[in-house]
Formats: sequence, C-alpha cells, structure tokens
Amino acid sequence: MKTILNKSIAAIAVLLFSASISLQAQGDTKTARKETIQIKTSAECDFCKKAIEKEMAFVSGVKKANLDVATRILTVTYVSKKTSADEIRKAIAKIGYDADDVKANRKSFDKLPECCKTNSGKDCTDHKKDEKGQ
Ligand SMILES: [Cu+2]
Repeated sequence: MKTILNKSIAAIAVLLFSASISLQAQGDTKTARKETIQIKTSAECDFCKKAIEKEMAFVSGVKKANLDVATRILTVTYVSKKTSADEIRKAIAKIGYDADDVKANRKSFDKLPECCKTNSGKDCTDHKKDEKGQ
C-alpha cells in the first residue's frame, strides 16, 4: 500500500513538473514574439527615410526600422504583443506619408518639403537648398 501511494505521488509530481515546464516555454515565446513586415511608403529621399525611421522609434514595440529609398519599402520588426502592422501604418500616415493602403495625413503631407511630396515632379537633389531656404 505504501509503495503504491509513493508511486502515485511520484507520478503526480512528474506530471506537475512537466506541466509547469510547458507553461513556462509558452510564456517565453509569447513575450519574445517578434514580427517583421514590409510596408510600401511614399518616401522620396533620405530626408523622408530619416523622418519615417525617427517616427518608428516613438512607436512602442518597434524594435527595428529600415527604409529602402530605392524601393520605398520600410521593413519593420516589432513585438506583436505591443503594436500591430495597422498601428505602424497609422504612424507613418500621421507624418505625411502613404503606408500601403493607409493614405497620408493631409496636413502633415502639406508641410513636407516640396520634393518629398509624391509625384511633385521635383528632384530631391535640391533638398539641401530647400531646407536652408526654410
Ligand atoms: Cu524626401
């Protein structure tokens, strides 16, 4: 009788132990869960790149942001528990740039340097002149 009792206690202990390990493992993957997305923006030049990347630093949960000016694609790595692709797109639109199907905030867009406005037809090589002129 005593051995049976000991065995079942041992079995329960093993069960509890393994259950706590699997819970812990799940918890770890949840907190560290990162997503990487690519967002098509309306960035025109390095000035836009800096503005967008800087804005990303203010979005909580964003770990990394890099904009490729040639393709206008912003690659963002974020913690999915803290933010979402939609939040990130909204943050980009807020400062005057399109982000996938989210359209740029009109007021912010109007404040952008001329050459940074999509389809302005102006070359961003004049950018430095623009900045000094303001
Ligand atoms: Cu620009």
